[in-house]
Amino acid sequence: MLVARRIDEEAIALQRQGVLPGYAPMKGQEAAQVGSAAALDLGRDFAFPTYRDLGAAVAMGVDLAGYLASHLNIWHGGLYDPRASRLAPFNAVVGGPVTHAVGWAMGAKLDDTGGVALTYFGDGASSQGDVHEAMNFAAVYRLPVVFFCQNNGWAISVPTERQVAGGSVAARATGYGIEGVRVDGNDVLAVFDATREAVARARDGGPPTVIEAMTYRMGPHSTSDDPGRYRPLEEEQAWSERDPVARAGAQLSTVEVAAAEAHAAEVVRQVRERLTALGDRPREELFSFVYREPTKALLEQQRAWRESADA
Ligand SMILES: Cc1ncc(C[n+]2csc(CCOP(=O)(O)OP(=O)(O)O)c2C)c(N)n1
Ligand SMILES: [Mg+2]
Repeated sequence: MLVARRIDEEAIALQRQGVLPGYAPMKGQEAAQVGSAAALDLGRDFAFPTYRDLGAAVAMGVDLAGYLASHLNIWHGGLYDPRASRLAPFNAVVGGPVTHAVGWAMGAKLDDTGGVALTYFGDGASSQGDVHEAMNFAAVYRLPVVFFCQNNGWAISVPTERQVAGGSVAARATGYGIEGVRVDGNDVLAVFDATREAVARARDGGPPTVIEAMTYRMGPHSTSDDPGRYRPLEEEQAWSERDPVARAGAQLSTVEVAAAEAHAAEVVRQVRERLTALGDRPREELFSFVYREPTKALLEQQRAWRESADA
């Protein structure tokens, strides 16, 4: 969790220094992300993140410079290996990872791999039509998937009360005849236990689960947002007293916390060094990662691009 916190801070600094064009900070959501991702079996499960799930990447041992390269706005969706890491490229389409996870879970069921998909989404995403379709489909076919909602109080400037009718994302599960559970998203062990149980149920052929982790986005929506324009400082201060990293740290001795800080500082140093050393990618690659087999139309565009590049 401390590595996630410190890399998150570093990513903001890199954005301010012009290295990253933009970044979506996750400060305050470390327990939700680390606790849930830690419950996966990386030998057979797969996670589908949003733009704000750095903590999942950290917990899954993903190459962090490669992961943060996703925020360079190049066309690769990052320079790490999603298949080996079991973490899909992050999806900036709100609700997008949810449908992908359900599709993957359908494949896992057909191939009988024993794998479980875990998808991240936000309180705002829960009001997207895609998310309803995904949950309904997963329930009908009893697919091995865990729907992990981080209810962080806000969808950019729209508060949960104006986004989630009925007040609960977890409660929606009842309508699909699947399991729904609400958990303190700032309690890493509670999140881990809830996710481990949901993953085990899915693996055993049980129903999918909707987990709603109640947490708070302590920073801005993105590096181009100013939350001071839409939410009171008192709200931020109240939640800072429930800081998940401080809560987890309180379980440790000062020596253990110091060791974790030293480790995090070293990870940050290495990530910064590698990220800033990345040169430009060959422009030709723009065409390489769209389809496994390029379409005729794409090849035509590539030819036109080459001609204009030569010109
Ligand atoms: C389909 C779609 N609609 C709108 C947007 C613009 N947008 C980006 S983030 C966001 C809010 C999402 O809120 P939430 O799901 O709560 O996730 P959070 O940002 O709080 O992590 C919106 C509306 C988008 N990226 N994709
Ligand atoms: Mg939100």
